[in-house]
Amino acid sequence: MSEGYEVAILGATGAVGTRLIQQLEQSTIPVSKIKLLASSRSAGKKLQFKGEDVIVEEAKPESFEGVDIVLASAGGSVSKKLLPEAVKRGAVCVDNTSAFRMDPDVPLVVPEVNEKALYNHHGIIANPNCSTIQMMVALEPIRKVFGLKQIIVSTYQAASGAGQSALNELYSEAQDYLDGKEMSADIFPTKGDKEHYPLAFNLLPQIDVLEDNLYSHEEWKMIHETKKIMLGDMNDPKIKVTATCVRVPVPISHGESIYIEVEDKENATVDAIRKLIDEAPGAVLQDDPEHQVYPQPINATGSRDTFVGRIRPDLENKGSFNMWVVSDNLLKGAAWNTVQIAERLVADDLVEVK
Ligand code: NAP
Ligand code: 3JM
Repeated sequence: MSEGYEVAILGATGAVGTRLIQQLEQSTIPVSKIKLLASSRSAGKKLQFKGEDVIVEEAKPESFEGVDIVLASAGGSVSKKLLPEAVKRGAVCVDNTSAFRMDPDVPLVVPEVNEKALYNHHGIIANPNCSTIQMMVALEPIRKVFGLKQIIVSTYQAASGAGQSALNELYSEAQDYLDGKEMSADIFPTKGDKEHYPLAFNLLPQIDVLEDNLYSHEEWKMIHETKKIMLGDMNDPKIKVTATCVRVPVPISHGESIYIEVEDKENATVDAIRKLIDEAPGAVLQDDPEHQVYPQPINATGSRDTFVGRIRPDLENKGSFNMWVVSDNLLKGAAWNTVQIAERLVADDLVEVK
């Protein structure tokens, strides 16, 4: 019997990676050895795991020798290059990037919804996009009881979703604006694109690249990831999904305005939906209009939960509802969902210890 698992965190110095370290420290996974991996820029940097100094190493294929579990969050191209190398060496990888999410051989998992899909893994499990995850936590309890015909979502996504340097850009723009200086933008709306615009005191209706189909890639991800998680097929027409993704000048925690049409229009009521959310794992009902209680990013930040409020009926379409959902995009949207998946893999004996 092994004393624990050797775990590697790929992208350990990033906005998600630093949270992966914290969430792993707080998890039930027994860790016998930790490896913190990043680019050559960070090699030699000192980070801590459970109070002990750990030196960051440059990620290379050989870094995964002897590793049992990889928690990856260093961008899609890094995952595409390195995760097959880790699998070749016998590791199970939970990947935060979009690199493998649509691969039919890769489970795309939100444990509250489709934990069973983990049993079909072939070495890589994909963590969904942050915006998809919190929507799944809020809607799965409703889907299970009343069914879903349609989802229309508009997101209000925090700056940290674009990485640590993007969050720093928001702060420096805000400072420049308050100092009466011109704001300079190098990252938003998305790093690799031609044009850049300030996010501070602004709203940007572009997250990831704009595609020929007129949707942003983030919107495309929300649509197809929802279908794969809830229905098992990224193109299943059973639930109609459409999305508008907007970056807002909030540091951490995404908000989502979600409109749903249920199948069981006779029995679905606001009270019944409130009760389902109140009892759902990972969800917290914050819905008390009389006392102005509703989810807000400043309150959600730092929590693993997804907060749901402002639940109200569409007054002209029976069986349709609006709601407001907020969650920490770096925790449930990324690091916590990843570590939660790893906890389930360990609990269900789906990781082989070397
Ligand atoms: P970030 O703050 O920019 O951090 C990027 C991390 O990747 C850093 O540790 C960086 O190391 C490392 N890295 C960059 N290039 C590398 C390379 N060639 N080899 C090894 N490591 C490399 O970004 P983030 O917000 O943490 O996000 C990281 C990735 O996670 C994103 O690109 C995205 O794919 C994914 N993500 C997923 C979600 C989700 O919803 N599931 C949310 C946010 C992000 P250095 O410090 O050495 O540069
Ligand atoms: C969230 O590879 C990259 O450039 C990362 C882009 C990115 C992604 C992604 O596509 O993996 C940034 C922020 C995500 C995500 O979770 O989909």
